[in-house]
This record gives sequence, structure tokens and C-alpha cells, in this order.
Amino acid sequence: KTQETVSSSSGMPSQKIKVSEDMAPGSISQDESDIPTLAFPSISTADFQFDLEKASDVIVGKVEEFMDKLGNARLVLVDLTERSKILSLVRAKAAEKKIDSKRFFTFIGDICQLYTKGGLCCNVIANAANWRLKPGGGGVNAAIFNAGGPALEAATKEQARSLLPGNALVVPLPSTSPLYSKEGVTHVIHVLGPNMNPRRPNCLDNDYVKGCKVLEDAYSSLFKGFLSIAN
Ligand code: AR6
Repeated sequence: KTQETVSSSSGMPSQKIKVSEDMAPGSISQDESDIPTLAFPSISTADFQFDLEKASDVIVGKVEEFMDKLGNARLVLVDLTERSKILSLVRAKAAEKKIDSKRFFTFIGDICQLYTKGGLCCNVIANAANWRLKPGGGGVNAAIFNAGGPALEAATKEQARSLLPGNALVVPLPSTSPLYSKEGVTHVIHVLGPNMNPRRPNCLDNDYVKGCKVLEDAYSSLFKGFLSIAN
């Protein structure tokens, strides 16, 4: 059985949170919008054609490694549809490893509309970027640059003009960006993952020894970047 509670917040509009009746009293004393939360897509597994089984191992392994550094912060893996194979794989592997589902969970939705469409407050979102840190190219990169508007593009250029595989770049979002004003996103972290697609730059030609290492580095860099702004 669930009940709905309306909770108001500091910066964000008030929001409805589903509360289970068997939750401990006071367990929602902290406003959800005050919990530092990183929403991230599965890096490299669509346009960059990285193997899903291997990527899910890397994601769950890295999440496990960062769990005890998180404090009260949360990590959320996002994908567009409930048919997402990477979400199923990660959910199963995270459950097997008994990873705390309050601090790491999966969520279905557009990463650019998590608050307005999904009611999920995420102050930081990650982008599966390209090496030039440019808008377009399809996938989540096109969606995030589109939703972030010119303010995101300008803020990104201020930080860097390119990114190497395995690296992440933290970009503070100006309040003029719709992602900030509508969705409550204060930072975008661009991440460049390994590429297995021969039609994209820096293709690793199926070298999964290198590929897994680069994907691990990418998630380490992403989670470290998130922790540097969360704490
Ligand atoms: N919200 C949430 N997840 C999404 C969204 C969205 N709006 N759009 C896609 N995904 P991809 P890559 C998921 O291809 O493989 C670009 O052209 C998608 O289902 O965006 O790292 C860049 O410019 C998948 O699970 O990133 C690069 O050149 C995940 O996001 C290249 O693609 C990543 O898919 C990067 O390729």
C-alpha cells in the first residue's frame, strides 16, 4: 500500500513522493531534492556499439567500488524504454551483489526530463559525449545539448574543447539553461567512452581488454567528478 506525500523544497518546486506505509517513521524527513543525485546513461553501448554484458559488469563493478564514498548521494542509471537490455542486466547484477537499492537504482525516462516527466530530482546528469564536445550526433548527446540550449554549449566551451576516451568533464550549468530552470540540473558531466563503431573516431577494433579499461576509467572519472561537486 502506498500513500502520497507532498514535500516542499528549497530550490525546486514541490513534488509528490510515493511513500510506502511500512517505511520507518521519519524516513522521508530529508527532502528528496536535497539528496545529491547523479543520473547517467549507459556510456558507449548504443552508437559506440560496446558489448552490453561487458558494459553491465563494468557499471556494477564501478558502482560497488564507489558505494562507500557516496555518503547520502545517489547514482541512477537511466535509459529510454523498459525494454532496455542494459538496464535489465545491471539490475540483475546489482541485486546479486546486494548493492543498496536506495543509493543505486535504474530509471526509465528521458534524462533531460527526469524531474518534469518522472518526478525524479537529479542535480547532476551525465552525457555520453563525442571527443569534440559538440552538439548533435544523435543519442543522448544530441538530446542533452538540445535541452541545455546555447548556455550549455557556451559553458562547455569555457571548460574544454575536446575530451580523450576514458575522461569526464564537469560543466557547471548557468541558471539560464532550461535544464537548470525546469529540471533542477546544476551540472552536466560529459563523458567520453570507448568506441567499437568503425564509423566513429578512435575505434578500438573489438579490443575489449583496452575497451573495458577505458570504460572503467570513464566511470571512475564520472563518479569522481560527481563526488567533487556532491560533497
Ligand atoms: N535519455 C536517456 N537515455 C538515453 C537518451 C535519453 N534522451 N538517449 C539515448 N539514451 P548513445 P554512446 C541511451 O548512443 O553509445 C553520439 O552521437 C541509449 O539508449 O547516446 O556512448 C555522441 O555524439 C544508450 O543506452 O551513446 C557520440 O559520438 C545510452 O543512452 C556517440 O553517440 C548511450 O547511447 C556516443 O555513443
